[in-house]
Amino acid sequence: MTTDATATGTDRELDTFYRDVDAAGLTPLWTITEELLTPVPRPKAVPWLWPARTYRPLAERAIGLIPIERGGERRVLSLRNPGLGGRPYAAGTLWGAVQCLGPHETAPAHRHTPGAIRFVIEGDGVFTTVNGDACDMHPGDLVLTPGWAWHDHSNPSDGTMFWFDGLDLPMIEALDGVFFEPHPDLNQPVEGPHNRSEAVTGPRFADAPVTGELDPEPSPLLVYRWADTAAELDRRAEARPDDSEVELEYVNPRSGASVLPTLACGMHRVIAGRSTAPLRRAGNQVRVVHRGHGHSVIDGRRFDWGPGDMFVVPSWAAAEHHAAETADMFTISDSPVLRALGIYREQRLPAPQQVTSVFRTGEDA
Ligand code: GTQ
Ligand code: FE2
Repeated sequence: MTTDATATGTDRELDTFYRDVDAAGLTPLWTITEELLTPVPRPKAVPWLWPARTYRPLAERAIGLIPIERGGERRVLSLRNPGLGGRPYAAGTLWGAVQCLGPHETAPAHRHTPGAIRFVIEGDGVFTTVNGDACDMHPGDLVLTPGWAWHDHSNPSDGTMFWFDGLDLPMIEALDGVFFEPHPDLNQPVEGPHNRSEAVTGPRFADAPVTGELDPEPSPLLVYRWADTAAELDRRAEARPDDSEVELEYVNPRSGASVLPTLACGMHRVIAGRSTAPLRRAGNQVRVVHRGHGHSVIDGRRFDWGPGDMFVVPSWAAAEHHAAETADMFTISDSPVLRALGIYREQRLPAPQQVTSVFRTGEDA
């Protein structure tokens, strides 16, 4: 325990004092100030990457080995950040995972206070039913399952599907606000035709990041189609031919706010041969490479990536992204929460980072 050189009293009195304080269930702030009140965020999560070539064969093996039944609920492999002491979270505030469903399987209906988004990686034929509205899923689509909405996943097809799950679970857990309820039936009834929420009108995309007020209501639109996202990215890239990156945020068409109150979803396109400006952002980010190859430099370490790879940019890490081949990266972040609380910040770095190491999977953090 730290003792203060300027303290009065004998060493023995001090030792006794610290022992008594500790026994009383108290901790003196002066011994821990620097670790608590850091000049900038010091997330425990570290920059990390999960390559598709590693998780995909494991997800496939899980289809053969692990049935999904009530209780197990989901065939999901969570991204476990090695900085978080074994907790199954991608970052301190974000759950990231790969979920898969084999032919003619169904993942039972349930609801929970944590909100979720799905970004489809590969395959066709699954629909996620959200409060009675069956949302068909295709590669590159974003599907929302807002907090406390009933949801189940069904695969009536002969194919296998893989998608990315992003949830605010660690955030809701930190707030001690996790509630969960299984649906009385295996699947909830589908009401009317599929994809009813797509009738919602209004802009689906906005300039990233959305800086307006937080909407406590989630988006009534539950599916954002890849074709619309791609067309919007193309429009933006044509309008700004000199930019190295174009980005958009998926928004609630009613309010223009982030898709869920706790999670922002975006798509970043980095043009072939170009690099983004090095930037630090408050808040955690998980990225899923939809297409293209390249690398990111995160806190001086180089992470090479390609389609299906998933990686984490922890809060306040310096990050820049370079595309060898034009790349589209799906992104989730907790930024709506930081913005709503007035603690969001970002900082542009004056120069590209020096690369001091190269990330290889299987190595220790
Ligand atoms: O699909 O409902 O990755 O409830 C974690 C928790 C997926 C889901 C996850 C979940 C789900
Ligand atoms: Fe769920």
